[in-house]
Amino acid sequence: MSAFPEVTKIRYEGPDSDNPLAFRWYNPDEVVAGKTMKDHLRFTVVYWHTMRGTGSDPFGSATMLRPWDDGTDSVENACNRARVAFEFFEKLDAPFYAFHDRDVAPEGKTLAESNKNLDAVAKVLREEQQRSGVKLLWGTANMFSNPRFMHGAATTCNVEVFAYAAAQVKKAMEVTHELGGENYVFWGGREGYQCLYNTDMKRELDHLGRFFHMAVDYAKQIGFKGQFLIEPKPKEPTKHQYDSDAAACLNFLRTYGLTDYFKLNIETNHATLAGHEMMHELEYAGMQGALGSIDANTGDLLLGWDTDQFATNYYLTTQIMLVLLKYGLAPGGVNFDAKVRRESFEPIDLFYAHIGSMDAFAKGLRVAAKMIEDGALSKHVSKRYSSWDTDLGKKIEAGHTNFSELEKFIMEKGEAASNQSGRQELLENVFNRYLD
Ligand code: XLS
Ligand code: NI
Ligand code: NI
Repeated sequence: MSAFPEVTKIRYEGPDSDNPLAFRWYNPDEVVAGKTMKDHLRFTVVYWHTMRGTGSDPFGSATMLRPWDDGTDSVENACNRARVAFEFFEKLDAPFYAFHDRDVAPEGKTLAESNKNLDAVAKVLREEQQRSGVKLLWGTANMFSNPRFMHGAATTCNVEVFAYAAAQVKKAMEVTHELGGENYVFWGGREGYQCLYNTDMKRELDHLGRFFHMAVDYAKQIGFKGQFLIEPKPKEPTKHQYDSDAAACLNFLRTYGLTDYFKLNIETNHATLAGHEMMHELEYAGMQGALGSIDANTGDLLLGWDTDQFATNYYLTTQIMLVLLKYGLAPGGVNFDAKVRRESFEPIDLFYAHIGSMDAFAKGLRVAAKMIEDGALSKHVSKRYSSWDTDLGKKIEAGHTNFSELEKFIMEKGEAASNQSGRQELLENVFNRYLD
């Protein structure tokens, strides 16, 4: 039985289409900048919002209508929901999905029972993957919802909770591996602290380093070749999240000798909450070879928490695609860590939300590819730094000079050459012109 009887497979109809159940910009097999749009974008649907989002908020209970859900926490309901999920992925033409262990299967009374539940649902996931060809972009372990993780998971003060977390990640890695997951994500849910009066920060970070090394060792042991990713996020839920932004993550990875094994999964609204633009976070990770994947969403500057909205703004998607085209994305993907508003409670709203954001990223890809091809921004950047292409610039960049020599140079000249305009406003206009 179909869960979405009124929807057939979503197809590309072009920019003039007014069919709300068609793509206007996303044409999966069309080649842009040397690759199909499908291969550039690697669109991914998340299980936690799309299949498990209820619409509840701190002020009110669930609003979502999900006729296929029987409202129980049974394994049978979870298996049935998994089949519905694949009907959704297929009709949307999304090539990938991502999940937390506890989204797909109910948590049991013991870890053994939880693992058994997970195995039962993973069996259905595997069958559905084989039937549909939809693949797993990444798996992860939810180590923030259960009260046992109140002090953190790998950074907890309770050594037995650390052991539990290790066991949970071990299982989540095994399932991700069995399902052919191309990455494995760590978002440090409660890895952080509220108050230094009761916290040994150094010890907690040392434990986090140990935890990740054990994950690397275990991946080798089971032959898991997927990319490990850390997802930076500030503020939520703890005041001082250890992985607050790309810079904090990379400093941590470098300190603990983990840079060879981890890249970053950059999320738009996490960048915003950290006081950065998404483009900044992407470029900061990319320039260090650490751009792994993105959680594609957006926030609301008037709200200020992680609202996980679907991104529909072409400026934003074009900015993102400019950086992704520069560094590449695979084996990562454009992962819609986004949810429909609680007022958008009908199943069909899940389609409208994903179609709109897929189109916005596809449009961003098209515009960014053209801008790169024309050198629309890059030729201005090269010109801006052209003084560094002189003998003096080359000498400094190669490390072949020193303070005394540079002092002598300037003393002889008396003053540095005059500056050129940065032309920011001109380039903002150029950007707009490409969006016409
Ligand atoms: C929370 C995070 C989370 C991760 C996966 O803010 O975005 O959803 O992506 O644990
Ligand atoms: Ni996320
Ligand atoms: Ni988030």
